[in-house]
Amino acid sequence: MTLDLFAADAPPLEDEVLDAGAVVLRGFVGARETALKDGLALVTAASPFRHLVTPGGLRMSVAMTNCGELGWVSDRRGYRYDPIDPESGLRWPAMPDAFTTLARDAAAQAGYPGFAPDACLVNRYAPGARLSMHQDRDEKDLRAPIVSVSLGLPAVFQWGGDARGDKARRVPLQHGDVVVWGGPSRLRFHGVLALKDGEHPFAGALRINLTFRKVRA
Ligand code: MD3
Ligand code: FE
Repeated sequence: MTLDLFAADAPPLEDEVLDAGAVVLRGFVGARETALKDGLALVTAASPFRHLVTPGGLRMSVAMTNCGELGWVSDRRGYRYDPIDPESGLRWPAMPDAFTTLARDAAAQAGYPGFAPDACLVNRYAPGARLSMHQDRDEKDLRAPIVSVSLGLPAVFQWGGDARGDKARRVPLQHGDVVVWGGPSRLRFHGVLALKDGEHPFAGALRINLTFRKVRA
């Protein structure tokens, strides 16, 4: 017997608790993927993907853009959240409604009702691109969770501890998975291993990750 995960009568995928305050909602995107794709096209038309340069002068392998009131930028002056896209000189494009709603619904399902993100960082991985272990701690409101949406090619997420050197677990993330990180997990070190080659109907040979944040307290 084969198990058809897309059949109408397939059992729902179970939420997986990663750690205190962190949960993986497998396949949470579901039928919302079309609306996300449309939103992504609008955002990247206004603020195209670019490779940030770290304060140390290194070009990141992951390409990024943003939508919402604030965007994550980095240059020789450092890292910061900024309301202006430095490439266009204009505000970042608005967060599409389908983005805001998905983030709010996923956070609520994970036990964080009322999540209202003011920043959405969009990361684009081509084969070989990776994100080394880091913490996200430049947001003023650390009580709010972060919601992360994986689209396109699968990746292996690294889930570390409270110190950089702590041993990391590997968590495979597929198209449509949503992870919510809050509470005691909010400041954990994490990263993404180098993307493997592949092809996916949503994004071709790419992985796209949306991370929703509440930056302003
Ligand atoms: C856990 N992005 O943009 S999202 C990032 O897949 C980032 O592109 C990864 O890490 C990606 O900063 C992973 C997951 C994520 C984001 C923020 C977190 C996990 C987190 C903050 C605290 C703990
Ligand atoms: Fe991060």
